[in-house]
Amino acid sequence: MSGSPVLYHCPQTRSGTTFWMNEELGDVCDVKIVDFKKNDQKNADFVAINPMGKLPALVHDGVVVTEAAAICAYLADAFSERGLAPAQNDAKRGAYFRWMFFAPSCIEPAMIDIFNKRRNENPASIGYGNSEIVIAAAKSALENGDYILGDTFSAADVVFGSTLNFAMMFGAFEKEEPFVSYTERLMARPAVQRCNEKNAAIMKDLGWE
Ligand SMILES: N[C@@H](CCC(=O)N[C@@H](CS)C(=O)NCC(=O)O)C(=O)O
Repeated sequence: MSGSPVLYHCPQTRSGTTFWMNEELGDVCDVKIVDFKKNDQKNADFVAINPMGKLPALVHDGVVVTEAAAICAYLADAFSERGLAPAQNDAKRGAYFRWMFFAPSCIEPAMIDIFNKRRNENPASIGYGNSEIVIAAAKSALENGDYILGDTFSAADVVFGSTLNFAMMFGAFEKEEPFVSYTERLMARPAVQRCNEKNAAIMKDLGWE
């Protein structure tokens, strides 16, 4: 891999997770803005990259990666020297992938159920069970320390933490412990502060204010 990855991003969308990941890595991506309010994610050029017509997307030396969690996992490995993924032979890789993929597979659909005031009456037949089961499991992920991997921040926290933060910000999940302390710790990170400043500047450039 030689060139810089191109990250397609728009503020106030799920691409914020990957924008944060890029910042944690030291701004390694060439960020291209897709104006969500103009529906530019449905332009033919972008749909050729992501047939879903959804953000985020990443292109790296001709390789396309979509899905925020996959992009974060990919970038963490592509820039492994930055230390945001446990090494291939490290047993911590289990918890790392487990909770990174728990976010889109379980937290996201549980959050949507709560928004839609819907409850799965037969949780055994559904991959994520129901929102109560998801919330209890998500709390167990934070039992070992300040981060998913205990005392080490990783890309799993970027994905799990931003999904959890979104769920609480929009009132799907209660603001309760250990979620509040965990997300406050993450949102105080310098990389998140830089993203907030950059996103504010992007929105100004897009004329969103
Ligand atoms: N499963 C995708 C979801 C991406 C997604 O839903 N993106 C929304 C923004 S938050 C989007 O681009 N929606 C635009 C549209 O569908 O037109 C991921 O995790 O990356």
